[in-house]
Amino acid sequence: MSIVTVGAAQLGPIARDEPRSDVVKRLVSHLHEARARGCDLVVFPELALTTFFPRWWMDDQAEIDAFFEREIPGPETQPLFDEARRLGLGFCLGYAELTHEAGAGHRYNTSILVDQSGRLVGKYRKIHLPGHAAHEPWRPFQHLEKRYFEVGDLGFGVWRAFGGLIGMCICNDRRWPETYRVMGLQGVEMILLGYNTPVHNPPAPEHDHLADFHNRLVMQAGAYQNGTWVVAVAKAGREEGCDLIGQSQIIAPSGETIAMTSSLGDELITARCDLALCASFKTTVFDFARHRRPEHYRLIVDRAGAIPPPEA
Ligand code: ING
Repeated sequence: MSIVTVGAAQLGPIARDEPRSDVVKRLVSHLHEARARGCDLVVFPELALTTFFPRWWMDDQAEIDAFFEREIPGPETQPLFDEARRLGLGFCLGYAELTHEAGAGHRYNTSILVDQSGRLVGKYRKIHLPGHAAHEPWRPFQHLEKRYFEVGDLGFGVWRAFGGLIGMCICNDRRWPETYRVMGLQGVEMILLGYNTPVHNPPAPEHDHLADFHNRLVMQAGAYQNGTWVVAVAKAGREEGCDLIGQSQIIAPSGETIAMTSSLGDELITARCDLALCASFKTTVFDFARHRRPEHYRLIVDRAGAIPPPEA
């Protein structure tokens, strides 16, 4: 059976000093509502355990690392894993990962996929890190993902789970067509993603009024052009004085948004997603084998190369 009943578990603001145990209670509350609505899988936002801490400049490593998980599950997150398994729910969770590999500490903006038996199916580490690495006091708030995280080293994976091919990405990744296409080339049928997106983008305030439109645009295009479902979940609302967009949504392979949140708080939306719908696009308009011509794309780049570069 190719139906996945999925829940997009939007979160409202998480305060900087909100204990993880309180946040986990909010996540567990989503699990109970999702179970009541017959979900198989629940998707949580990016960095779902803490406030979006890259909005502040910090130079005390202990203060920074307090926002990271050294193990997942750890003591404070174990209740989430236990309750999900008890309820027979899989979930996708975004968090800040601090890991020791090859004798050194590494920090990533990470998401994991856990199946209904509690097994860790897959892990993704955010590749497109937006913002800046240096302190930029001119900004009303910082966006220091390039300071606090390394670029993800796991690529864009696709895993067989929940009766189909499931992929993950995180926030800014959703703005880049390559993200969807790399998973599309692996046959992905459902992409799970979380985001923390400020309404105001300090380098380009003239885009602010288009924040919700751009959010829909990039994900609807990615879904349609790769014949995949997209489940997109916001951390929303005014979080520590910074307004974050909401409009969590579930998008069909047609590119149609079939469910969307209407608040900026904790809100669950659900949908019965038939993965078989992907084939209607993957075997016709986006049949890559029949219609896509990567061998010719280089030719176009060469021809473009013949045009003199713009004046430096
Ligand atoms: N947040 C934002 C995002 O890509 C951003 C950063 C906002 C980029 C607005 C461009 C415009 O949705 C994260 N966390 O990537």
